[in-house]
Amino acid sequence: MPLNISEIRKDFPNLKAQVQGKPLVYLDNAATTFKPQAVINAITDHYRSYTSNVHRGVHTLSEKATAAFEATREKFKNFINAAKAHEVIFTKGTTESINLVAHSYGHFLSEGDEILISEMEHHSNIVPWQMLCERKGCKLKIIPINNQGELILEEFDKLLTPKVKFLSIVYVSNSLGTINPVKQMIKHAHNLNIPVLVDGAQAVSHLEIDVQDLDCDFFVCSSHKLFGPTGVGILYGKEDLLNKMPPYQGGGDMIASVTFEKTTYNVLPYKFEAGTPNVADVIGFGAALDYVHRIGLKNIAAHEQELLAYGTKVLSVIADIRLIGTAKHKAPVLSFVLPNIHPHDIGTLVDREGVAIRTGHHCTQPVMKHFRVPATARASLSMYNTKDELDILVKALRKAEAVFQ
Ligand code: C6P
Repeated sequence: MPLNISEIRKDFPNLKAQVQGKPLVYLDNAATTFKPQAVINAITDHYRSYTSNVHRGVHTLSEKATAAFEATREKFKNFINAAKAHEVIFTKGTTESINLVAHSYGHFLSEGDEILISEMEHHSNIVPWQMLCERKGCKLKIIPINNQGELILEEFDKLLTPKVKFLSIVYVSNSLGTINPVKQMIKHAHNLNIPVLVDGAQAVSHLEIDVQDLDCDFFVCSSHKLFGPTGVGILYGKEDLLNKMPPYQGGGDMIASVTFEKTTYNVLPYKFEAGTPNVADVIGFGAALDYVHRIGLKNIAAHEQELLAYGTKVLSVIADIRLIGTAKHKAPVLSFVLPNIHPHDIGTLVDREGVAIRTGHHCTQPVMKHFRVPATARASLSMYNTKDELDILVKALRKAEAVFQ
């Protein structure tokens, strides 16, 4: 069903903002998405009428907060089609989720074991594994990419040997937009009993996710890239693996019993949720999941693919523009460079026209190195963007070019 974009736009108060005296054109959705009013209401409602800690009190407010908090877990379980709600663990973001797995699952890795990632990973899916390699003497192996920004799958097959004890791979690249064939890769890895983590930070707002169909062992993402608040992330893990893994942090809520001689740990998911969680924002994330469910990810994806095709066409008309990331299967991310203008200058100049894009290395320095650029300008699109906004971007880019002529 085609989306009614003008109705959807009314749900996002931030879209009404003016920037530099111009109506805002927000094209930085891969960094974070705007939040619908329903999410803002859910957070304020919690703070205004039932502020309370969770899992601790028997008083009415605490029970209400606990029910709303746990309802988000159930909604997210359904969102990714996990088998069980206790396979869903709340963290503070994708970054923390990956660190949790690298730290906790890393316990089972030994000197000489190999960890496989790719050249297009976000730093969050590189550095925690490097730290693990330093601790344990493991080796980091890299799946290379081609000049379209796609994984070279023949190289993946060659790298996938019995020495590999973990594969951690991004589903959708934040700087290139590439959608990776993760289901096929997981199948290959599982033939050698290699567990797989999928970094879904950029996938969740563009693709329907079914973790049972993918058969991934871990799936991680952030609420704030899915129209929810910052400070909430998810780690999905298969129950048997999570049960085997040691806790990441110690503290309240993650214990069954504590004496000075010995502590025993709580059951899933609490074993991995030490301390007071981000109650209000988890509840807000629940409202975001309801919102996305109502609009439908299939409808969102269809609109975004139309925008991506249009954006690619109108940007390509600019002489000498170089699109970075031209994979066959792409999410709505348009990374580019222009000759003679540094991406940071592009960002500053289009901002004067009210257009918000991200410029820099996008926390993917190896990708910049591959394409021999210091940085790119990146327009990343979402369900509420329009073709008119892409036209405004192109106009703003032409103006920016004129400054440097
Ligand atoms: N990418 C971007 O502008 P956090 O910061 O923990 O919510 O997400 C980290 C992360 C991990 N993997 C991928 C693929 C990502 O895109 C991100 C975040 C943002 O592209 C901020 S750097």
